[in-house]
Amino acid sequence: MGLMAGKQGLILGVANDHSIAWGIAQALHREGARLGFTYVGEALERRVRPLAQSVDAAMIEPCDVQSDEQIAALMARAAETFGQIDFLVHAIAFAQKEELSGPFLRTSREGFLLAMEVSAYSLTALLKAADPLLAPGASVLTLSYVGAQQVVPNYNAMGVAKAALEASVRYLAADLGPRGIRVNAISAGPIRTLAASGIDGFRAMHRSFAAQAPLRRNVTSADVGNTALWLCSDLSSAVTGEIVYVDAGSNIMSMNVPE
Ligand code: NAD
Ligand code: 0WE
Repeated sequence: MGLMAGKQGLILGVANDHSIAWGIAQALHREGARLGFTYVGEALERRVRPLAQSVDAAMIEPCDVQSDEQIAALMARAAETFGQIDFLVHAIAFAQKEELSGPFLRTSREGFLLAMEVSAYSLTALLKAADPLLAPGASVLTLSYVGAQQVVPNYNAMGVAKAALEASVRYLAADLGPRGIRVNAISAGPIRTLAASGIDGFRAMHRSFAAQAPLRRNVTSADVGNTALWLCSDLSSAVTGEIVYVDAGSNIMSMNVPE
């Protein structure tokens, strides 16, 4: 019997087969979970639909997290399809490209607020709407990055948004804990996804990451998927409000050693 047998839930943030959310979906599917997916816009729908169908998705719905109406419609569909949900995976972030280079000091008001809305507030907005659907013992998971905790050049407004996201994980864990509902984040090392492909210097960062990390390698979406499986399953039954690093040990290091 799979670790996720009899469990069902939503995965938000699959854009293509490189997405971290897709690595998570594959791990949960492998262990017997029933999955629902969301997408933003028709272009991504054409990519997400075949992927979702390959894991026998129970539902595939649009959901732009900037829209309360779309969030409400998603949860209405999830209530019809699933009744209750045992997990929700949030793998969504966005900042305008111009906010992801140069000094943080130059961040615009609109750029800051957009990054905060899509990358941090959306977790709370989704859980507020999903509240009546969350089964006792449900698990909620989001994705963060070390730039929430320490300065990563150019991560800028995204770093501040991830700091807010990590704090949100703790407040939501405190609110939902009395119902046995857990809320955690995985802080992943750099992975070549659509979101990473738009970043100047990502290749070099990826290469030096592997050279400096204790495990001397990069992280894959499958690595993240397996830790997500642990956090979404009952194996992690007393773990909540945590930020779990899936980063080949990178975050324990201080000064870089010469390559
Ligand atoms: P990705 O581009 O595959 O996924 C990002 C997703 O966010 C996409 O599916 C996109 O549709 C969705 N999204 C953007 N704006 C949205 C909106 N308004 N409403 C709904 N969805 C929206 O990239 P990814 O790297 O898999 O990113 C997933 C998560 O992992 C993000 O939170 C990202 O910050 C985090 N993360 C990524 C890395 C990395 O190096 N790739 C490392 C650590 C954490
Ligand atoms: O969270 C992320 C990326 C999030 C992201 C990426 C983009 C690129 C395209 C958010 N918004 C956008 N907007 C776009 O227009 N990561 C953890 C990957 C990442 O992004 C960086 C990194 C790393 C690592 C940006 C600067 C420096 C390092």
